[in-house]
Amino acid sequence: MEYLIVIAALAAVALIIGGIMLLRPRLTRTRPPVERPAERTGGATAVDEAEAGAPTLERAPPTEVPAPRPTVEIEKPPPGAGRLVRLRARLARSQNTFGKTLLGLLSRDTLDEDAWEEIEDTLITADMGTAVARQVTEDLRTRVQVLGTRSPEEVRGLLKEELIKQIGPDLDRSLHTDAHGDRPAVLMVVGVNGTGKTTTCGKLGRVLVGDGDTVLLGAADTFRAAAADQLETWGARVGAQVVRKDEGADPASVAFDAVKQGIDTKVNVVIIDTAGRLHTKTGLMDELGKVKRVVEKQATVDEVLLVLDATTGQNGMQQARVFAEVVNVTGVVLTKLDGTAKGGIVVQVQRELGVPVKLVGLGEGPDDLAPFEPEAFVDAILGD
Ligand SMILES: Nc1nc2c(ncn2[C@@H]2O[C@H](COP(=O)(O)OP(=O)(O)OP(=O)(O)O)[C@@H](O)[C@H]2O)c(=O)[nH]1
Ligand SMILES: [Mg+2]
Repeated sequence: MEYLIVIAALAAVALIIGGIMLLRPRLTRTRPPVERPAERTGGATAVDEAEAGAPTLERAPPTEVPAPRPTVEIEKPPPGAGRLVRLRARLARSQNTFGKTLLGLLSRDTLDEDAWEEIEDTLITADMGTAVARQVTEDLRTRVQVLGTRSPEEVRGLLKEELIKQIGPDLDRSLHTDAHGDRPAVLMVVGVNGTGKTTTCGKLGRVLVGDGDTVLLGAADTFRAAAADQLETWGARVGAQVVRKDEGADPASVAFDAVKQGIDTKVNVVIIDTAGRLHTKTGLMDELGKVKRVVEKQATVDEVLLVLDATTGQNGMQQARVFAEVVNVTGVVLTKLDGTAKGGIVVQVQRELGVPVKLVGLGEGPDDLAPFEPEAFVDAILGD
């Protein structure tokens, strides 16, 4: 009897243990899911897949953790107005000899034939061109004779008037950068290689941003990838978009995309940098003409700015003429005026090309580009 009770008790214990074993998996499954980091960010990680027993070879590449972006400080450049006055020291440094020599000669006690010849030579040395130099000398001579006395102030005043007259105070030097409704103004920058085109695009973008415009830069110089990189650096500093393509791409297609993106993103001004190293006039004509035509499918070309290096003198003029023949230049940008005493080139360039100097480059700094103002220019040349 006792045996029977023990067997029954053992059977009961076995039943209870068996029941518990059967129930356990069910209890485990109903546990609430534990949230894992990968689930929070919404993607399976390599660790998840390894846990799930995925074969190593089929494992997806680890999700790339984006490197923290370097914070580019967007600069706020100064406006264009008054820049030439602010940068006059640059001009004064390089042009000083020209102005000082002229003032010294004109202040001599006796102005004989030799003195007038020297005055004419000084003007020619400053790249004013022989015809203009003769004209200025003759005009001054007549006025000095009429005046009789010559105080330093009077001499300075006469010379200043004469130089401003030659530079042309009434020429329209404004940059046409007003958008046309929902279409941006488009500026093309052309010129021989090395004159400062890309630098000018970057600096001009800054002037416009400083004046409150929104700007897009188009890298249509596709000869070198470095040219587009250069433009990108300029753009990034002022938060301007840059449209570029691979090296060797069709410049016209870059220009087209730049204008399209300019329209889509509603910028005010699109500036297009072009290549300068074309060896034949036909090649140049074809390329610049095509860039212009393509832009005109979507917008108007408001300015074609010819960039000229002031230090290259007659050589530069020769090349400039070729550009003026193939595109309708609307304004000249005279760069590197900080590195030459030949300020007279302003007069010569305008005469030869029949186009006003609209901007001048006065150094390699980002804000060393100024709208050209004849009076401030002459003041800087003559000193106080
Ligand atoms: N001193 C001085 N240097 C300048 C000025 N403008 C441009 N430069 C320098 O001239 C050099 C050539 O300038 P870029 O803008 O690369 O000339 P680019 O016409 O675009 O040249 P390519 O693309 O090779 O045809 C650079 O070293 C500029 O810093 C200026 O006004 N003054
Ligand atoms: Mg360039």
